[in-house]
Amino acid sequence: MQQVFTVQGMSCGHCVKAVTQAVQQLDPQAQVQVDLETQRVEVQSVQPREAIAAAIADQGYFVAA
Ligand SMILES: [Cu+2]
Repeated sequence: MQQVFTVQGMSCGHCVKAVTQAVQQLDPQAQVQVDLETQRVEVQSVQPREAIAAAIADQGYFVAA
C-alpha cells in the first residue's frame, strides 16, 4: 500500500540513501521515493505505517506526518 510521510532533516543524497535503506531493511520489497525539496517520502510497502516511521526516525530524522 502507498504511504506518504513528511520527514524533516533530510538534506542530501546520503539522507535519501539512509532513509531508503532503513525502509528496505524492514521490507526488502518496499519502493521508496524521496523528494528532498518537499520533505516528502513515498513508500510502497505492506509494513504498517508505525514501523516505517520508526525505521526512518531511527536514522535521526523527524517524521512530522
Ligand atoms: Cu544528507
